[in-house]
Amino acid sequence: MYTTDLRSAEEKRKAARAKVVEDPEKLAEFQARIDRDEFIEPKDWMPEAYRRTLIRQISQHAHSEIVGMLPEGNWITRAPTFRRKLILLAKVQDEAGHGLYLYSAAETLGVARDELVDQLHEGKAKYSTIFNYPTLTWADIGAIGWLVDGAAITNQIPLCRCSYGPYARAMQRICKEESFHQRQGYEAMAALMRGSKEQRRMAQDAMNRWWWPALMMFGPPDSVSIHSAQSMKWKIKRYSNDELRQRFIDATVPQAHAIGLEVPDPELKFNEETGHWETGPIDWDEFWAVVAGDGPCNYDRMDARRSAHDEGAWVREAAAAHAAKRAGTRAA
Ligand code: BYC
Repeated sequence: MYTTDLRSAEEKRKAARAKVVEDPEKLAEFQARIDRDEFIEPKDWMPEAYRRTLIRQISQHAHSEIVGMLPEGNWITRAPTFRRKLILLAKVQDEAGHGLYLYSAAETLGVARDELVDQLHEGKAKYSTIFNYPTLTWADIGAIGWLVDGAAITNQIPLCRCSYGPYARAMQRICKEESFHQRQGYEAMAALMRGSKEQRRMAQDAMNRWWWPALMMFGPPDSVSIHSAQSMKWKIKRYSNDELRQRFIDATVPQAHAIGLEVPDPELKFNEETGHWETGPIDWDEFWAVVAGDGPCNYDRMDARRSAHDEGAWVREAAAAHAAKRAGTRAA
């Protein structure tokens, strides 16, 4: 079905691109369009490296949304009230939708969704490190909404102005939903901080475990980020990893203090001269270990995704049979 069509279209595009990709005039024209802040659309000419960078980033982003449903889904049956359960159900469903918009955006670059999903299941594709940490208590759900979605929005708002049209448009819708996610998470944390001593302890414990992994979501420091310079030249990324991380820290530290949470960083201080909060060192060894597959939940997350995919095979087969039947009816 769509897979076969896309793959053959992709082959044609590859052949066409092979002739023009090194053409300096085309490259200069392309960069001039980017510099004029024009959107690049799927049928426009683009350098092969631009296309590959987008497929890499958009597919990693899509996988993150899909794997990201697992830590929160873990608490749907145990939400403390019916209202919280409704909110959590809606949020997890939103994440599935984000994954689907993003896979669709990636497909406009001539790659099939099946191929991307296979890469994830074969362990060849990355997804955000943050989702390899466990959700041990209900407070972790508040912390994810507040910190993880908060970090995600900080990173994603500039992506609404990304140079590739389909990605930018997907991000606009996603950011509206993420904004609700962040607020409900902060409200859940604030409610716990107004509660019993045990609830406050639970909220602080969640803060202690999620703070540093949330800072790692922005990617490695600029000094070692291999893709940032080129991605910024192409306006895929508008700000560097460190700039966005700092923006998140500056917004989030006062929010923590406002509800009585401590930031788990003895070196945290406000620099009066720069107007920024400064943190202690981030444990980049931990980050790279989680990227390499050694996080607390990497194995469980992939196992859960593969099982879900296998168990859902009958749904894909039924959908394909239904689509073939409809196509047959239309043709008759
Ligand atoms: N985790 O050169 P760099 C969500 C990799 S989901 C794992 O700086 P780049 C949500 C990077 O891929 C949020 N790997 O790369 C869902 C690269 O490796 P490769 C997801 C990471 O691309 C459910 C290498 O490190 N958001 O919102 O310029 C519930 C060098 O990095 C990570 C997105 O995906 C990481 N954290 O910048 C709640 C946003 N960081 O590919 C919430 C879109 C880096 O060479 N993505 N790596 O093998 C981006 O903005 C950029 O891709 C990044 C990295 C800032 C993440």
